[in-house]
Amino acid sequence: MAEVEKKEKKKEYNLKEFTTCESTLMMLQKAAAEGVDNAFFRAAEMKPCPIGMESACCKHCAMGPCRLNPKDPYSRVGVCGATIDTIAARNFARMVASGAAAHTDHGMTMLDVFRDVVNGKIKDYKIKDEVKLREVAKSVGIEVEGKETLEIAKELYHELEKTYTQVEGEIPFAKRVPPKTLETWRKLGIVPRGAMREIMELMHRSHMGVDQDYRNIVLQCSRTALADGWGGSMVATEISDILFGTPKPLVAAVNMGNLKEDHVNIIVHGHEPNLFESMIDSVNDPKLIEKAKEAGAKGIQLLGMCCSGAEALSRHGIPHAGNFMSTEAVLVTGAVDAMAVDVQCIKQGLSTVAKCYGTRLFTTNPRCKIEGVEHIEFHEREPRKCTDKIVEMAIERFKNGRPDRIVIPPRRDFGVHGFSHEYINYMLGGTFRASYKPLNENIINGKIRGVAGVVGCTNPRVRQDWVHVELVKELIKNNVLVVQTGCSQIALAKAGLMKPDAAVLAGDGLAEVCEAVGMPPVLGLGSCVDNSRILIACAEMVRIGGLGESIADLPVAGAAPEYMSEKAICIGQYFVASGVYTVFGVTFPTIEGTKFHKHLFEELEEMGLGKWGFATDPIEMAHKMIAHIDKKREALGIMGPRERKLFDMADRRALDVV
Ligand code: NFS
Ligand code: SF4
Repeated sequence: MAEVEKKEKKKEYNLKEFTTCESTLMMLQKAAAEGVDNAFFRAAEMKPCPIGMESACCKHCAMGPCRLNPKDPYSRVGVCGATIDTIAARNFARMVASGAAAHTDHGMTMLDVFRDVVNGKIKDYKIKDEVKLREVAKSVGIEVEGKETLEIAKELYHELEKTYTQVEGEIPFAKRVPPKTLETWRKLGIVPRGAMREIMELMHRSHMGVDQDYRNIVLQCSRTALADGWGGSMVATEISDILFGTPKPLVAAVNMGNLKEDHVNIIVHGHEPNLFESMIDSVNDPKLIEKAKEAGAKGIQLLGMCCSGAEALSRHGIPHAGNFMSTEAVLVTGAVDAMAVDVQCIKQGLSTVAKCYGTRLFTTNPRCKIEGVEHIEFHEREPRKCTDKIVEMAIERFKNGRPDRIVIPPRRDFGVHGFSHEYINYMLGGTFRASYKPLNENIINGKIRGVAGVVGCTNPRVRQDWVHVELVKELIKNNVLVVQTGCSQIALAKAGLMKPDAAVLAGDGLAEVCEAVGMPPVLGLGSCVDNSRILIACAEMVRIGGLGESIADLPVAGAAPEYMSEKAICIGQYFVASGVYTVFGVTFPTIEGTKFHKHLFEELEEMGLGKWGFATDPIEMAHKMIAHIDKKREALGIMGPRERKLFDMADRRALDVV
């Protein structure tokens, strides 16, 4: 093992409290025995800052930093006089701005690639899904009849560019928003113009001495977040589908057991699909496979992690090694020959763990370099230059750099992945009458109580995967159909809930529908930018009719029970602004009882939008969502004969015993 800085751990940890993922647990045991530091151990050593946790500090200027304590008369406001509501709202705004920037910059890269493909400057990718190209073009008002593919593509490029650069008017995908929802946005002045403008304005307004009315700040938070959900993220999803294919359900495996000791193992971890798509070509190149064999390997095994992994899983059935909190753990196997990362959710700690096991770690995107980590830049115009080189380095490590002991956790969990809005349409209605009508009908007749989106990260402050899995189980048991993305989807895939036979865990009504259609009760839609698929599904449910006129009328709810990222906050805000009740776990960056908190958790709903919720217990979280779904059902007059069962303390206690 290479000589690297190792930290003596201070306490004996109960590792089982860190994760419910068997493979990650095995690797944490190995890491503990070998003295290898990782985010779980660091989180146990370093308690979160209590002031920061409540978002009660401000460092927006050099008169501070100011720490507020609403109970202490001398620190009720900052030096400039900013109140707790202003400070928490500004901090929240900065999170939304950063999250929106991440997704929209990712979408922008996809658009750059699309432009180069259309102009013929990129030859390695092409338009794979022409049907989707035409559908997307039509949805933004482009006339497609009698036009060539390339002509439509050019027009679509110019139209979608406005998502970013437009300085007045409404972003193109606002045309997909149900009219009543759009009317509410217009009334509030929160229809996004262009993402760059909204993010810039939000950064400006959260500067010292600018916007000091939390309600006004939150309006711009909504506008910016909507520029992500119905803008940058939606562009990322749609262009990725056009270039790399719209996912269709396929059976694929997740978990670390997909590593193969006798193969060269390569992991791609990050967010933009381009790197991954080219890596797929590289690992299938006969010349490189031959090289691997010459080095003594049986072949090359490619795996994904985090969101680009979720996309490759959905589109191509490439195995997925694990979610965010497993990225360091997987290196502890010693079996990973190379890990290539691009942007977002890349822990700097990977660098140390990789050194411990001789794994070759590479950054590839000019936006994300890590001190001490080798950078091989990925250029979409010559993508194979980078990915072939990484494969060669991986082969080299397989031959000369493997540690004495390799331990691969044995679990592989199979499930169905790759649902998309288009496929759900087809699955429910069949080829000739593809429609959401059967979904709406089953919601109206009460077999399906409602739909919940369960998404987002894993976080070492809570037991990995546990909240996701228990929450989803409770939801489907109560006949709520669950749609998923990102790290949450991988948690449920590991728990085996992405299979049609998981319908046995669903309530009678939902199980009946799942059996009739042949679908699992939990549908995986891909990466975090693919949350835009959930927005489109909501818009379609409204359009089909019978469930109200706006997204806020639908019996739906969302949750990110183990979130950690600023992107998650932005996603939460665009769901809330779109009309969805959205519950977060772990911690929420506000102080209960403040005006700002009340605004997010109550007043936004009174304004015709959705609202925020918070719970750390998965069962409580599920029942908050179910109560909201029932409230919407009642308002729609479709509560029906189903007996309303409130979750009482007796139930709660019964569950605690288990
Ligand atoms: Ni989403 Fe994807 Fe995972 Fe969280 Fe990170 S990988 S974009 S942010 S941690 S779900
Ligand atoms: Fe303190 Fe106000 Fe400066 Fe923030 S902006 S650091 S609250 S003085």
